[in-house]
Amino acid sequence: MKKYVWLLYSVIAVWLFLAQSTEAQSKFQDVMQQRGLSEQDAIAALKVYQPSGKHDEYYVFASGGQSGQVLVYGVPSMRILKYISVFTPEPWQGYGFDTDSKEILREGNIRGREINWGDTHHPALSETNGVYDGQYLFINDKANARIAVINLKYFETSQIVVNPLFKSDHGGAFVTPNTEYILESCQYAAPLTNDYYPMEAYQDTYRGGVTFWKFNKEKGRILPEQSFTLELPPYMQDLTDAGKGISEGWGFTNSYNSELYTGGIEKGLPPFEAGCSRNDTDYLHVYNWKKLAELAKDAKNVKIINNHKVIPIDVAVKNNALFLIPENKSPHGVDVNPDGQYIIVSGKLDTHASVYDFKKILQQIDAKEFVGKDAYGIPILDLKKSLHGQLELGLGHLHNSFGKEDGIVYSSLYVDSQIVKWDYKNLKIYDRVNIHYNVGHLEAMEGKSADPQGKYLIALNKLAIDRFLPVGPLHPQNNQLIDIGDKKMELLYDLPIPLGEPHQAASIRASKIHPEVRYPMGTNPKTNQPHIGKTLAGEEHIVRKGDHVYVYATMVRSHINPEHITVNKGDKITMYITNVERAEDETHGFTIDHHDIHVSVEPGETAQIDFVADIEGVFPYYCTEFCSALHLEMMGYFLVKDPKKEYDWSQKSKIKNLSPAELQEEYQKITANNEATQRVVDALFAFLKENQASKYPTVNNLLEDAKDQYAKILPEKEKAAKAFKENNLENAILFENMAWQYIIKTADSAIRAKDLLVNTLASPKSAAAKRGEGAFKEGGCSGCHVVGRVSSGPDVTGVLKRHKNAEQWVAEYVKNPESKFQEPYMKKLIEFFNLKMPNQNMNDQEIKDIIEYFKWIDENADLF
Ligand code: K7E
Ligand code: CUA
Repeated sequence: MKKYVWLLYSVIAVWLFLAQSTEAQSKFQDVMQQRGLSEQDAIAALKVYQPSGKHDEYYVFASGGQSGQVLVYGVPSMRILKYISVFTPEPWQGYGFDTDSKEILREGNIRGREINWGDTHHPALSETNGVYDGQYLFINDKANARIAVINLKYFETSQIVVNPLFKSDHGGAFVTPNTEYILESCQYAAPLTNDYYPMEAYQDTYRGGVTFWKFNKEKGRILPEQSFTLELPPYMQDLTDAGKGISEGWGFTNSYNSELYTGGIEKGLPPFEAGCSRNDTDYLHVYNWKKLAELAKDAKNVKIINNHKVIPIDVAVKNNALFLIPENKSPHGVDVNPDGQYIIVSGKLDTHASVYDFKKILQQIDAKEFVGKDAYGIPILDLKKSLHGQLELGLGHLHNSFGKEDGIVYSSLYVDSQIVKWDYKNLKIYDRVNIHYNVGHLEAMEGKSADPQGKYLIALNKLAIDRFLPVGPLHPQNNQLIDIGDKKMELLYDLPIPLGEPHQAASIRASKIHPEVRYPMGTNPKTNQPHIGKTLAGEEHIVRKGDHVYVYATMVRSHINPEHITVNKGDKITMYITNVERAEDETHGFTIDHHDIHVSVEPGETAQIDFVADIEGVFPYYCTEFCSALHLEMMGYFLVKDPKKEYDWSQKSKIKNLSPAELQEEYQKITANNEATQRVVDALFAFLKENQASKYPTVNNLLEDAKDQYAKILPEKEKAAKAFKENNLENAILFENMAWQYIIKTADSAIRAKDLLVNTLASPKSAAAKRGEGAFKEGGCSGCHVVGRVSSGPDVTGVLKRHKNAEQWVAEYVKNPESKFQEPYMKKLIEFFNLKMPNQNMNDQEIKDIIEYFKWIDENADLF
């Protein structure tokens, strides 16, 4: 008999489950149909979709091309997270608008000239043992031969260095396996000095090279004094990669003008494109950077050009540190595989990919087995003897990114608009996928490190054509996400980028990146040191030294201190602004109207602005981030008067003031209100303390913020009491009002802390209870019912204990409230709250879920 009942239960359960899943399925199908999605589309959508609040698995740092920035987005969702301004001003972040970031931008001046744009190409992440360590990002500016350092603790640019020799670079930034050096190779050959030489002098006086920028990881800075350059022939060096594993200590740079062609289309000569691709082969440069670094330490091995050490070609050759290997004509990417044995050179104009074997290269070097020398005396190795093999991939092979499995690499075909998956050890093609259109770089997750992750791949495409809504002749760029987790590659998603042409992207597991959420109080984020203008709450002041006015200001929800700054026309102004918030994401912005000033001040940051007060008038200043309900009140006045002028002004307006009795009444009202609110706050603190909130880091952050705000209440109350004693009721009210602001801000953070803590401590919610909570909140129930408290409706805690057959009762009541209004208990409630619960039209499933949610509440009743 028992068995029979059990079976019946099971049948019902399965039937219910099926009924539910078919309901969901038909909804799913409806949406697909309405939106015209195929099954494949729907699967792709499921693979990329991130529910609100859920974080991505990978960070991608893509170059922002001509915007001079770096773009940060998440994978697989492809949601854009940030633009890091690098070589170009960016007003939101105040980059290039405040004094400190201007200093960084101006490090990038060239021969005294301000350069305000950059052409970013290749981002590179810092490495430890060839594996990404998540500390720094480097990127080059091809147009002006510059390298920038971005500190990933803050996602801010912290340094720019200008190459003292090159006019343009392409093969940067590439790092050595422990980030000892950042490699930057020249692109267009030119004299290394700043002098003029005619084109006829190309072979003799124009040069290329590779610069090795010494990086200090502790300081997070490039050290130019310890950096050096290897001089190279004017072969138009292109891309570069550093060796790792067995090739650690070596570097590889290809080139595309072994012809030494110099163009001259306007003189009737064949153009560059014809002259530079005449020979069948160009040169892969192979050099030993460890040896070169040793050589650079001795003054007799280097010549100094523009204050920078240069190792001449002949010195490198004499010391067995520089070699050439022929490569198929005009190649593009050069990529070292994860263990460092193989070097893949992309064919570009040739349909073949060439796989070089470092062991074979080293054997020839060790045996001094060369096939000849080039015109500059550099020994040349035999192409065939250096190759592991070649494989025909297709047209326009540009770049490579390695997969997780041994021997797997993904390559981009620019002309064929394809990604090819192949095996560089066994020289076999596995798969191809079409992309849209004309792909340049590609990035499989961590695909250039010694520890590739596979899973997803980004195709950074040059053209978008018909992929998006048209926006005029200039189309967005298109980054496409491809699933490479299975045998067959599958295109998942398009991310349009309305910014600049992204060349390369570098990706990293999110678990490796640990950004700060605030600065230590008073930090200059550009140096990560305490700022000379650090100002704490209570230290705000204005000082004048001659015609230079220094303002020490603070910003905190919701005021700027000081609120009046009066200066003379012609004064020099230095303003230090410290955001004294400790709360996460409480950024304030600052501007003074008509002065081309904007700063973004993150919690704990001190920002500096310098300008001349050169126009007379009254200029409001204000906070530019909507930081609190009183954000619009976060303002002040910058007043500039002409000391030579007389200003005529007298009070004419008459505004009625409050009577003493009215003031008294207002004062009492606000103090009573403050006391009541403060009691709520105290209860919140007691709860947080009792439940050891400080043990949980995220809860504790909020608690700290609440305490911060709380500490500001008493001083305001004291000021109010003093004003009251002095019979200045007007000010007493204002100070009480200020105290109220802080009480509310305290409550705001403390309530969020409590909510978070309750969710942390409570027993986990079942799926049904979770759905129920959603239905409760979205269905409008929470408008009247607050958990743990009587508000405009009764507390729902314990509702399942208040009635007989409570679950059924609650279900019937929610379904049809009116059916219960006549019950005596309900009559009383309706009378008490002066409110009848409306019918929220919940369906049976929602009601069931809500009851599960109520059960969860009762289980955790002591937490509310
Ligand atoms: Cu091929 Cu500048 Cu790396 Cu563009 S480069 S694609
Ligand atoms: Cu601070 Cu708005």
